[in-house]
Amino acid sequence: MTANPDALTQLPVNLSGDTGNSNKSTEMKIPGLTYLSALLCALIVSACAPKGSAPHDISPNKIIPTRAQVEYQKMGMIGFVHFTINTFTDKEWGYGDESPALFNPSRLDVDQWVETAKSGGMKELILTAKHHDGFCLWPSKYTEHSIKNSPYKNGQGDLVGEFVASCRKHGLKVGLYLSPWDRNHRDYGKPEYIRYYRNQLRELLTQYGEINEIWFDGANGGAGYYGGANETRTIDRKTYYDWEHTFALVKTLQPRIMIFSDAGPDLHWIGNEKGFAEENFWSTIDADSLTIGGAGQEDYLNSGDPDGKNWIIGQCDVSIRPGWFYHQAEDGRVKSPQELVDIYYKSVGRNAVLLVNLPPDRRGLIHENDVRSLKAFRQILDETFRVDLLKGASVSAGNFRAKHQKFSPENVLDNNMDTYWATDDNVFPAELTVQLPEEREFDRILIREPVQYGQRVRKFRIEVRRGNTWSTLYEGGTIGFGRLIRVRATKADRIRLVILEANNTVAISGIGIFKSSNDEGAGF
Ligand code: FUL
Repeated sequence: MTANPDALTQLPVNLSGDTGNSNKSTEMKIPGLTYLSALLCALIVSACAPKGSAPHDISPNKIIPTRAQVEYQKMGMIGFVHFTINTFTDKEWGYGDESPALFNPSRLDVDQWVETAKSGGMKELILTAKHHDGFCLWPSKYTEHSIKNSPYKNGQGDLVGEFVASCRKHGLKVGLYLSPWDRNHRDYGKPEYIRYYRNQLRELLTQYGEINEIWFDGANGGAGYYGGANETRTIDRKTYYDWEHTFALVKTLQPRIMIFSDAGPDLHWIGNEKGFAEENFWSTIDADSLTIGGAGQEDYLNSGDPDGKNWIIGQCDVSIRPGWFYHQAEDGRVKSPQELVDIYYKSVGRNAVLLVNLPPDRRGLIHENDVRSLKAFRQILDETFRVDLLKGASVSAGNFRAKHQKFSPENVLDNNMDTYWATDDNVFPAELTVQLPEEREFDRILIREPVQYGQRVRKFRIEVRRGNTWSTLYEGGTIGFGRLIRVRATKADRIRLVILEANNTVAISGIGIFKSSNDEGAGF
């Protein structure tokens, strides 16, 4: 295993070798999907599990990720940029009647956003192209409520264009947020608005080259300006947006894009805005049971579902400040590096992806306090994961599949998701023992499953040996793409992973142990 924290999310996985388009390809279901399913399935990137033709190969689960989802999960941590007229009115949700003249950043520097995100370890950045107030950061031809009527660059600016260019220049992927709820638009609530919304999507997804993610927010508060009507408009969350056609349009315009919403199809909301997944988190869930913007499904989203029929990655969104938009009054309330580290363990460390919001201020810059905290957070992770203390260890297992080298226990040490230890079918408990060259002290453990075959482990235990005495150090449930475990500082010369329950044959692709940076604080 590597020392770099990026390695936690960026294993140099070679998915091209024995992997390929699988005939077990999973259909990513969208709620209410009907006749468009054929078109969508053709467009959705094919699943990535190996063909399983070689003798003794483990059989993939019925529900597996697409190749694109595996690649997405490897990013680990991505960023959000909430910036619009709210930044200048000190609001979180603009009413929709704000004058575009208010949008007037004095020193806007998109490169500073992207460089900050990159230095924090983010691999993708998502911009609020339009938030609930309806103000557009690009000169949409379908509305006057945009940057073209603001003082920014004398109305000649296009912040979406600048943002995309800067992300590309710095090697970051690009995501866009286009709020379905629009408190400015006169037609909101009527069928005409859906045409408007799709026209805007068309602009965003055709004018800026490849867009890697589109973020569909489920929020809808009802009241708004609505072209001067100043009233409350309610919509039927299940039917109004006709998501199946919107998703089909998105995938037609950008076949490789990842779609985020409360219900997937590629990525789903984690059910809170704190950045935490439940400790035992499944990447499988039933999309049919979910409604975009629906209430009462938060706990289900937070845990996933071991019996779920769709593979949808959990994405944990959280702001570095209390609010999503910049407010001067919150300059002293930026999350500390230690808080961010805690969030990292509870998201990336629980088989999900972390999305941290960095809101630019009225200058158009990410505030110094936010930059400082994010950099210190990254330093702590770098320090903690710099040295994998399993270096020089040897590994043995009570059983490995068909006694074939391909499934040998040593595979857990090579930092490659394509090589893994696997047992014969139905071997429980399955035990793997790591023997260290000498007694070593650690307090962080990383375990990975080769999720291209599906998520399997339901229950495991970690045991350690000191002197001649074995003891249980930790008992857990799920593992998934990556599980980071925090334990008290522990000295041991042997470590044993015991898989007690799984929904299929046991396969583990990675294990690592680390000693946390002193700057992490008491931690958890
Ligand atoms: C929520 C929105 O209402 C917030 O303003 C923010 O954009 C957050 C990411 O999603 O639903």
